[in-house]
Amino acid sequence: MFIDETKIKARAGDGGRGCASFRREKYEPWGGPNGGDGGKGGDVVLRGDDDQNNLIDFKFKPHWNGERGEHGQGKDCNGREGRAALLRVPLGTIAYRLDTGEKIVEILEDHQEFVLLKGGKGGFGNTKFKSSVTRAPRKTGPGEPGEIGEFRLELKSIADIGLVGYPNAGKSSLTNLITNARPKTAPYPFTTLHPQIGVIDYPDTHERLVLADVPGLIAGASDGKGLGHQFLRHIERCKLLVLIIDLAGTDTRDPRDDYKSLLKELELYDEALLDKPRLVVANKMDEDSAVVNLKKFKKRYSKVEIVPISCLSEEGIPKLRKELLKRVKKMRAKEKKSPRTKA
Ligand SMILES: Nc1nc2c(ncn2[C@@H]2O[C@H](COP(=O)(O)OP(=O)(O)OP(=O)(O)O)[C@@H](O)[C@H]2O)c(=O)[nH]1
Ligand SMILES: [Mg+2]
Repeated sequence: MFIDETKIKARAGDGGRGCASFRREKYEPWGGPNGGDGGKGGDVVLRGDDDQNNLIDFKFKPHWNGERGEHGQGKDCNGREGRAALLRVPLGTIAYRLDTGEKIVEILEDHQEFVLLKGGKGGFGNTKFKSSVTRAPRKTGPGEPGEIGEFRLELKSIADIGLVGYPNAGKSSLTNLITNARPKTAPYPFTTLHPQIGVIDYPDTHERLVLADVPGLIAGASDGKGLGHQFLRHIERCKLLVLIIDLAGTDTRDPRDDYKSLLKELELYDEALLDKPRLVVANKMDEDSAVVNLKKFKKRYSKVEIVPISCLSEEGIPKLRKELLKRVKKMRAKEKKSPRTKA
């Protein structure tokens, strides 16, 4: 199961109580107060974890509590701090407050930590209430309660490249060919039911690109057709969109219409997606019909840049790999100059 949106209820630990105690020894019968402070309650912390790829852990365990701080003890022993509740979330997770919808944080890096809820402070032991007037205080502080909150977690995958196309266009075949991910491929629509993230390796230069294979998009997805728009959030952060088109027209559609409706669906989801750089990849060029269709396609869309490939014969694949790296690097350089502000 792939979960990219879920709710959680969390509570940080309460602080421990301070202790009232007095030093009593054989030759020191009035040794004064020595009650320790209570320990701080455990926080609720989000931590980015590269090994996680969806929010399923939180679907099945929606309640998270930080540990209570230990109470203070005699002999000036402070209580131990409560252990934090550590929520390991995939990179690209966004936390929103459930009541107000306010965005609190985005976790984008491995090991990045954010305290979602603070544990309560421990109460003072009676030692802290000692003064020249009150030399044997019995007063202690109660521990503060930990913060409580409900949140919505949403995952927007972090990938350099978002691969979109009709079902059966060959998205998963391409992902299998150029990345380390192994999504299933089959000649029926909607073989891939949730996004697959894969890494394209360039061993010569030790460079890597992350690619997201997003389930098939069809005309009418905005009205909930097919898998609808539900997975397009995973391409919102991509630097480059790759529109892969079945040029052989295997499913008896005209590739030129496929291109048009893909753009339309992207626009209906979020117009900003059309501002992203994109590359059109013409797949299944091993088929005769594809050669004819490519000519027609080029005629109608003379200004659109197209990279013809075949996942079957692997024709055009090395060129595509190079092209992807070149374009993403350009975008990375551009982003460095003007860092992204929008999620
Ligand atoms: N002839 C030919 N067939 C291909 C090529 N690439 C993919 N196919 C076939 O097209 C069918 C669909 O491929 P997939 O990679 O599963 O397509 P997809 O876009 O991931 O499809 P969904 O997951 O259903 O959205 C499979 O039967 C592949 O073998 C190609 O270059 N040439
Ligand atoms: Mg697929």
